[in-house]
Parts: sequence; C-alpha cells; structure tokens
Amino acid sequence: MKFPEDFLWGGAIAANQVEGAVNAGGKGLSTSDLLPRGILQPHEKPDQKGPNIKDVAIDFYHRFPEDIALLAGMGFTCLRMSIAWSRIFPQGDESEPCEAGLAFYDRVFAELEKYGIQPFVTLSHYEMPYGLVEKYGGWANRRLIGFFERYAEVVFQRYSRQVKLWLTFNEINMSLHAPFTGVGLAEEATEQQIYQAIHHQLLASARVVRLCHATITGAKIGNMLLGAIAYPLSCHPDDVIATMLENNKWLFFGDVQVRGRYPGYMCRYFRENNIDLEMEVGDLAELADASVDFISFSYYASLCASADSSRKEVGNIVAGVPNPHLAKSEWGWQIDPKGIRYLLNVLYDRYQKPLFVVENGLGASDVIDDNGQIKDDYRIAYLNDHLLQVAEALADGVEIIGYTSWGPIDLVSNSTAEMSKRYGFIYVDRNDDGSGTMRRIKKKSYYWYKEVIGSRGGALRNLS
Ligand code: BGP
Repeated sequence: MKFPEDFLWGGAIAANQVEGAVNAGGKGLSTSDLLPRGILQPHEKPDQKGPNIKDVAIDFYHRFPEDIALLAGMGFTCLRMSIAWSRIFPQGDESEPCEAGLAFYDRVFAELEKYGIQPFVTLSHYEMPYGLVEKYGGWANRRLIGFFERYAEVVFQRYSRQVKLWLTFNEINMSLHAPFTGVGLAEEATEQQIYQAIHHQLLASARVVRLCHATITGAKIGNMLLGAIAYPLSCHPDDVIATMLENNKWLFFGDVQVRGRYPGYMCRYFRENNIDLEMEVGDLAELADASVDFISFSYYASLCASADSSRKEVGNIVAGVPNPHLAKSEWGWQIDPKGIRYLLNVLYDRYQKPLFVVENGLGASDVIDDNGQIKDDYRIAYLNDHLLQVAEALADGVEIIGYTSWGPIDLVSNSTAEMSKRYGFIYVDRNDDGSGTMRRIKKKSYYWYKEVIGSRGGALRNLS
C-alpha cells in the first residue's frame, strides 16, 4: 500500500521549544519563558525568573539554515512550525508589529522555499506575550480576541505568498489541564474562569478562520486537538458512560470549531456545574459561520476511562486510567499504534472533513555508541507501527492530508522541559543542564524516515 501522491510528509516543531534567542530582535517575554519545569508545574513570576533551558533551546533561531537542510535531506515536503507571537507583538497590545520578528520568519520561509518544503504554521503553540497576562488577565479578558486578530492579520498579510497552511491554537483542549499555558490564567483558576477564557479563544479562532480565507488566496486553516482518545476500561455500562463523558471533554472543542455550535452535552455540563458564560449578541452566529477547513490533532497515547476516577494517572497532560494491555514509554506514556487508526476513524465519522496528523512520536533517551552512532530502533518501531495504522485508516476511507512527526530534530520537551526526552531523527548534543556542543548528528531513524518518505510508505514493515 502506498500513501497518496499528494500526501504531505514531514515533522513538527514549536517556536518556544527550538528557537532559543529569547531576547533577540526585540522579542517580549512569553508565558513559555516562565515555565522552566514544563507546563504542568507552577509558573515563575517575571521578577523571579531564573535560567530556563528554552532561553537557548536548540538555537534554531541562529542555526535554522543547517537544520532545514538536514530536514530537507529526509525528503520533507512539509514543516509544521509556529510563530512566536511575542516576536511579532512583544507585549501583545502594541499597535505596530516588531519588524525584526517578522524579518526572522521571512528568512525561515525563504530557506524552506529553497528546498520546496511547505511551511505549515501554528499561530499560537503554547505561548502568548506575557504582557497580555499581566495587563489584561489573559484570555478571561475579551480584549484578547482583538489582540490575537491583529497579530493574525499582520502575519497573514506578510506571509500570504509563502504560507498556505495554518492552524489557530495548538492543542486547544489542553487549557482545561494547563490554564496558564493555554489561556494565560493562574494554575488555580476556576472552571468558570477557564471556560469563559475558552469561549473567547474559540471566538478568536473563528474570527481568524474567516480572516485567513479573506486574506490569503488558496489558504487552508485548521484547528488542533490533543487527541486524548479514551477507551472504556471495561464493558460495564458505567465505564462506557464515563468514557463518553471523558471524550466529550475534548471533542467539545472540535464540535465548536467544526460544527459551529456549543453541543447539548456541554450546555448540560455548564448548567449542572453552575458555569454561566458571558456572551455578547452575535457570538454564537460568529461561531456558526467559521468552520475550519480541516481538523488536525496530536496523538501519542490512548487512555482508559472508568467510573472510578481515582484510578487516573497523568500521561500526556491529560489524566487517564492505564490500559493493562499496553506497554509504556520511558516517560510513562502508553504505546498504542492501533489507537491512531481508531482516532482517525472517530474524527472522520464525526466531522466528515479532511484530517492532518500533526504530532506523533516517541520521547526516549538516546545513547551515542562507541562509533558515534545512535541506533534508535525503538523510535523506528514506534513510528513504523503508527504509520502502518495511518495507512489502515486511509484504506478505511479516511481523508488524511499529511503526517508530521513530533520533533524531527531533538528539542526541549513541553511537559517536563527536558532535553533528554528526545523525539528526533536528528540528535542535538545538548543536555538537561545546558552543557553540550549543539552538534547535530543523524540517527538511524533519519535514514529510515527518508526511505519511508521516498517510497511513499512502501518501506514500512510489519514489525510488531
Ligand atoms: C504536545 C505538544 C508539543 C510536544 C508534545 C510532546 O502536547 O503540542 O509541544 O512537546 O506534546 O510532549 P513532551 O514534549 O512533553 O514530551
């Protein structure tokens, strides 16, 4: 089985996890700069800010020509990346954008163009200017919608020729678990505050979907969900209902962004939990009129749900009950290749719109052997098995635009801010304590992925 000819192949990175150069070109402080231990730990106050591995990250800001050449060497046709909002509007509320920030991405896009790699840009990947938190209280404040629109308008206009594929907010459902990162609220924010902020973010997303269509000819813009697909722990009806409710928590975001309205199950949840959203006349009409062109998602692991919620453990940001049939990665994330086929089918059945797998991969520690090589067969096995299941979903009739594996070059982990949790085909010699030469080394998986792309999936093998 071959993947379609126009299937996009590549990898995904995020500005705050690769760029470093936190103060270069007038960049402002972002929420991510204040999370030295990852997004699930409390954030620092700006005046207590200590050193942060992301201050330098993998120095993509200065080394992007070398890095893009390496990615091109694998035959990438697409690179998912993000723009750091705080490079364009350092405080978030300026009336004019920062030219140095815009010029940086001009250079990155020009480099990608040299190799025929399509940029696929997330407007907000786990960061926002901290000024918007300090001065306005984050997304709880309706004014954030306007600031985000202005930012989107500037980048849509500036890059209308180079960038035809866009995403609004990375893993938009994650605000329920990490509100500081998602919506700029304190870790102890109430559900009422979080859902109010989410309402504003969903409206902002709807507005920029329309803005993108109006500004860029031929552009497509999607949403991005953390695909936290839950299975019932048992066939007990109570577990099945618990699973339905668990899945509703994240599908809600897709339902608003694709179907354009608040679903009944969510209205019930709001009623029963005394959540009362403040809306303006016209909000619901705006949501109804801005369906995304495609749905994108990250998938690392599935989870189980049970009527007994005390059995939950935290995996990739979302907590779930461990599945007794699955092995775990070194970081405790359960490995479930078939889950991606299931998830692709669930989303396609529900929305009947094209899908894009924008993150998938194995975080593992790598060892350089005596010959200077990194034989990451575990990573090859993980990706191979997941891609085979993507092929199964294609055979099921699911429309899939492309696949970008997470972290094609090692980068700083989001949940734990570690360098040692590596996802890349390309090793970066940098350690958790900041030591290392920053040298880039191709791993065994580099040559494997190149062959997979070159053969349109023909090189995938049944390994398990
Ligand atoms: C997703 C994020 C990414 C990325 C990935 C892997 O939730 O969108 O930014 O980091 O997870 O997670 P981690 O880096 O914690 O291993």
